[in-house]
Amino acid sequence: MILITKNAFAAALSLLVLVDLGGEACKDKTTTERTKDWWETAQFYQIYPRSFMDSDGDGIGDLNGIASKLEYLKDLGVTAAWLSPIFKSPMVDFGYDISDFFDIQPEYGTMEDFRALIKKAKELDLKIILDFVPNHSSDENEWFKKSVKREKGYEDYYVWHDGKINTDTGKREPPTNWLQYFRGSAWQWNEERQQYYLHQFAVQQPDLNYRNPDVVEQMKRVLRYWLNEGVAGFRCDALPPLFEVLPDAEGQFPDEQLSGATQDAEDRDYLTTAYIENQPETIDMVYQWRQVLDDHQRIHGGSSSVLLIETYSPAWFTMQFYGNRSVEGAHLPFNFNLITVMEQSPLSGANVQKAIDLWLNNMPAGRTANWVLGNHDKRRAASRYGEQHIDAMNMLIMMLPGASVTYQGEELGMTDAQISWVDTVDPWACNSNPDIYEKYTRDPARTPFHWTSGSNAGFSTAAQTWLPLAADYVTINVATESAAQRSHLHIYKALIELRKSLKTLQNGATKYQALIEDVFVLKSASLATHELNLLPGEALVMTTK
Ligand SMILES: *[C@@H]1O[C@H](CO)[C@@H](O)[C@H](O)[C@H]1NC(C)=O
Ligand SMILES: CC(=O)N[C@H]1CO[C@H](CO)[C@@H](O)[C@@H]1O
Ligand SMILES: [Ca+2]
Ligand SMILES: [Ca+2]
Repeated sequence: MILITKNAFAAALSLLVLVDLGGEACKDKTTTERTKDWWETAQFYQIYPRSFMDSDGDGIGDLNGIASKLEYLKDLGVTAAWLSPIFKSPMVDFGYDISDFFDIQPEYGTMEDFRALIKKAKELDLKIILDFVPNHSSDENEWFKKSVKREKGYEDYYVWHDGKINTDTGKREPPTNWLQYFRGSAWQWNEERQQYYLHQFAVQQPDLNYRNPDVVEQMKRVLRYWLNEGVAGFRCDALPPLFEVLPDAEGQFPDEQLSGATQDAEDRDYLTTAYIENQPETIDMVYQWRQVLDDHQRIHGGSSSVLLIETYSPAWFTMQFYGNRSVEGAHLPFNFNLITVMEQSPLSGANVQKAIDLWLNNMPAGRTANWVLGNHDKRRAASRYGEQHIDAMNMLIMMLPGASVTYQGEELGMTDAQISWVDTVDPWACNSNPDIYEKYTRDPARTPFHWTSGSNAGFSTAAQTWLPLAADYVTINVATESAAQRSHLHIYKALIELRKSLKTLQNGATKYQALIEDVFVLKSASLATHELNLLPGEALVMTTK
């Protein structure tokens, strides 16, 4: 039995009380005992480099800023930091539009800075994971420029198409009705090449053509390059749109159907995505990347490097990323159920159970679960779940079996910033208009991290930061929460400490149940008696019955 009591958790009790239910009422998901690899019990921490720490006062976070704060991560107790893209980019999509996969964005630093970061992380026994953005490059990438010119070897690097001639008007039209994520057609006419190219994201993010073996090999080179620089793996971005359906014998692609989900004809949800998402070839490509990682380890030794997969897909598709009976896949396809279930329905014991069941009941045997509360695409966790629930949600991801993933600021309970239309920079929002941009904007969750209650929250000495700060930084920040008697930060750290000190928690609470509407119960097997001092005068008491 685990019993978490007392005022330290007063805020958390509304959702999560851990008590012994006794008996067989709880669900049992027993995992077999064996030595676990580092990533199986890891706490991953997502850094959004642009907003973590600015070392040179230009209002933009950078690598030296991250390096200067690695002790903070060490002190938090996290295992590995995943950095959102740090590669050369015109920053149309803030780094997810890469113009050189083998170089560092100058405003973030240099290759030397990157090496210094890796070195310092190793000294602190922290792992660094990079973002791998395979679906597209920037239109400023050399590959795209060469492809536009039909340079030898690059002709088919991207998905090019002549389009169709409308028989009524005689005018040329895009090959299909496909829509991009950021509103509007997924096809863009290129004057120079006199063809359309596919872009499932912004116009400046042309889709790479994975039906071209040269592209497949090139992207494997990207993986090997950064593995050689000492990274501990990759978080792979946006997998659903990697492959599109094969064209027919005439080279034509099929149109998508009306989905009925919205009347807004520019919104991606207006049409189905049967031909442009979740294709079987995508699964196999991830298996191939896993092979690249495993080969690297076999040749160079060292600890395993990991593949984390970003995919908002139904379970039947997502679970295949883990691998099949004969082939290994991703170590951890991200589990977004705690985000997506609660987007459809309110936070409650029953819905938390639904989200957990949806993963654990579909996960193939012998695989490792993981729990994600947020990222830079979603409203901040404390704003979505309610500020009073952030401790409970952090407890949940730390106590469930498997790995946890924290987006920077979730440990502080950071909330969304209010960003006006004038200050809006997210391309998704900018492609809309002042009346509807708040539905699309991802800026509120991307504002600078709160280090102190001082100027610019201690993030930067600049007069202006690249995005404005959230107003609540005066109370919600590292310095204030560290000094406070009780804070989200203290609880977060205590949870990680607890996990590290208790074997049984590394395996995760294996029994869980929604008790009543607002109470969700987790039970961990065979727990010894422990008393852990969270704060002077407050204790987290754990006993066995
Ligand atoms: C596993 O995946 C590989 C690679 O995609 C495929 O060739 C193989 O048929 C699959 N095996 C099973 C048992 O599904
Ligand atoms: C959470 C995340 O990484 N989201 C990214 C997914 O990919 C698109 C395109 O690369 C980005 O715009 C998102 O920010
Ligand atoms: Ca800077
Ligand atoms: Ca694609």
